[in-house]
Amino acid sequence: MTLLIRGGTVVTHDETYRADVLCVDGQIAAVGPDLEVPAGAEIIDAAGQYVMPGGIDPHTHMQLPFMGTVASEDFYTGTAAGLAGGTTTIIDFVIPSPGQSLMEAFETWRGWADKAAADYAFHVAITWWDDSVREDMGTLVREHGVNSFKHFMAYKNAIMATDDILVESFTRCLELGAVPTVHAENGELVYHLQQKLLAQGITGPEAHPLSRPPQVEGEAASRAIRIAGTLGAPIYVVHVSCKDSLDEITYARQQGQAVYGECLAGHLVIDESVYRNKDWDTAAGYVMSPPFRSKAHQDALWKGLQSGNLQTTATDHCCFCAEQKAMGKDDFTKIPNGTAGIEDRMAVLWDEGVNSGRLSLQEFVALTSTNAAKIFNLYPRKGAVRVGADADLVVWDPKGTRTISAKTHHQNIDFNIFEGKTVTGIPRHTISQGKWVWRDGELHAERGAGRYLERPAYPGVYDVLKRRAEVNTPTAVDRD
Ligand code: DUC
Ligand code: ZN
Ligand code: ZN
Repeated sequence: MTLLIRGGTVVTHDETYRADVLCVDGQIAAVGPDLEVPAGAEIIDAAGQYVMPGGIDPHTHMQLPFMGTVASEDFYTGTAAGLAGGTTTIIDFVIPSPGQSLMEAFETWRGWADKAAADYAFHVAITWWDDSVREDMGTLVREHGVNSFKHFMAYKNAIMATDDILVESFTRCLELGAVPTVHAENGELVYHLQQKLLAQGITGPEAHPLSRPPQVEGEAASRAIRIAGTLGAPIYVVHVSCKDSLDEITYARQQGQAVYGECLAGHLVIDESVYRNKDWDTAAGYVMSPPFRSKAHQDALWKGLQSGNLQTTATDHCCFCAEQKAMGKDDFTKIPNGTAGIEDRMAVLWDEGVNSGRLSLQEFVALTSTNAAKIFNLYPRKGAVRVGADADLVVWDPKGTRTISAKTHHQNIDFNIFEGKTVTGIPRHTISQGKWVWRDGELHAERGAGRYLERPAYPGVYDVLKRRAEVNTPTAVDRD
């Protein structure tokens, strides 16, 4: 199949220039001015628009079994909604139950993901520890292209990884050349605060942020970063929501530590007042962890993106409908944690980031695609506009507008955390594996078209560690 994107402005993480882009059989075959139109080619007119790498959402949870229910968005509906929003790759999470074999869980998630409409990869969570977990991590890295492992420092009595597990697993990641990642919240403190609030009779969604204040996140981020630093491992902190954890990342990076941080579109623009909405269903619709924070924290996150201390944006896309959220009607700790966003991430980041002058075009591309590809070893197959890369592209109309609503979105959920927000700057066309899957408001997602992406260990972020180790290794003279 041949597709020519004509007359647009190509934007990558480091360049902006006028060029046509030719896609042949799923890959980018040529990039340059005034390319000839091959016989039989489909043509997209991109005049006045930007041609960018398709988005990579490095943090999603499609059809996740969680808190007594299952996320309503499956791998087909979720990746299709992503395509409508310009996102062409996701990295989802295999989350074994404590005691469950990692390989068994991995095969289960692989089966579920068969119906994906866009390419996908997996992080695998470490929720317990013994020798078989250690072995399976090796098998996943060496034979299945998994190069990142997730650790939930919260969710006590469920999937929480305690310090002993972090030490074992980070050590193993270092041996294997994989990247440890953490959900940084102190699970003991969250549990303590939840029980205290319930005992005081505070049972509604307004208690959710009170049980997970910024200190709880800052403490866990500090602990995880210092454990990784002591072991010499890199570390990636998912959904950084507040200044407290950002400060820990920034400080460690200033010391030369290989620390990376991700931030969610929602945390950049939604504040904690949503939990005080008088309508229970609306307030519960925003329940996710870590919770939305005050405007001061949002400002800090924008500065984190601008300064390079945060490198990626994601969504933690994890959908629960009103009926599911109602499981926590009498007890906020039972409200399934999760919100949607895969369809809106790029438009929200463009509208609030690029239009406001907070981010340049190149920074937008880096933050929505290229940096995630580099950190998780998908680059330059993904995250690039260059010959030989996968033809995963978004044609972005900077003047197009859309009012976000659950009534019109493609996500399989009856709620949208950005409801009513009008964005300027929208994906006009999305190309996935060289196919024109989003055509000016029409979705042509194909069930099962998505491919599993192998992500080899090393070099990725380990290149940074290797170079620093070389520079910092004392010479014989130093030792004298
Ligand atoms: N946070 C959520 O809100 N949902 C899924 C898992 C998580 O860490
Ligand atoms: Zn999380
Ligand atoms: Zn998550």
